Amino acid sequence: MDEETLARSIHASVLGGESGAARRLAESALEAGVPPLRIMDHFLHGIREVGRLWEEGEYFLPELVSGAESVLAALGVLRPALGGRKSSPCGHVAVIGTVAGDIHDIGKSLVGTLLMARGFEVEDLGCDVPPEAFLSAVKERDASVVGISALLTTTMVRQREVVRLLEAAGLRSQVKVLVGGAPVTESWVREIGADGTAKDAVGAADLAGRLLGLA
Ligand code: B1M
Repeated sequence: MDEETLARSIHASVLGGESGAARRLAESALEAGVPPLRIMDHFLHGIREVGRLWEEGEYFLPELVSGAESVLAALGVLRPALGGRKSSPCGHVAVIGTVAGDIHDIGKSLVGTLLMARGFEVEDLGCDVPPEAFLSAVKERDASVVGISALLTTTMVRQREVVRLLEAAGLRSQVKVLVGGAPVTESWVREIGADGTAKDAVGAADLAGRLLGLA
């Protein structure tokens, strides 16, 4: 299968919410030697198209859910190839999660995978995570990085709550705070006193490494 056909098939699997097909396409693309990040990009293109169709009223919530499930199924296949089980740890723990009230999973999971590929041990708290759970995990895991995702303009305020809790607990200086998700901007980072943001998962993992002075 050439890459144009592959891309078209991947889009169709996401638009049709076909997790089995998505998984099989990810497997055969890997076998054909397509770089895993490029395969993932085709899936992300598909889910953005689902979002556009939803915005235009052509798709409804079930299509949004099944489209996301097919991308997550593909991510499960691609994770080892993306380096998500890297055996050369950098010695740092990163705690990640999506804020309370927000169940968008894909971007946060991708950030987690790329942090693992960068050598971090990753504690993924999942979605809909209350601010106090970020704080407890940072304490318990002695984390060097906390990565807080938010996809909704209504939930990004929760990122500020996590920063405030870390400050109140006297932990702010020992942990780098990364925030991200589509609505997050550099001015938001400054406003809430976080350490940085990145537009994508590769950028987030690089930034985490740079903030800790890792090679
Ligand atoms: Co929803 N949703 N959704 N959704 N959804 C968006 C985000 C939206 C933009 C769609 C739209 O209107 N076009 C819109 C938000 C509008 C806004 O607030 N400005 C929206 C809405 C409104 C909603 C609901 C309110 C809809 C409703 O019920 N009426 C509802 C809210 C539910 C809730 O959370 N409480 C809702 C529900 C859902 C589903 C559950 C159905 C599903 C998610 C399922 C799942 O994840 N398991 C879903 C989906 C799939 C989307 C879209 C289509 C795709 C999101 C996605 O996965 N993108 C999305 C539209 C879109 O994105 N175009 C949309 C791919 C992913 C790789 O990108 O998450 O941006 P992203 O992550 C990127 C970067 O942002 C960055 O790196 C990632 C990888 O490159 N990044 C970080 C992310 N986290 C980072 C952290 C970092 C650094 C970088 O450091 C820590």
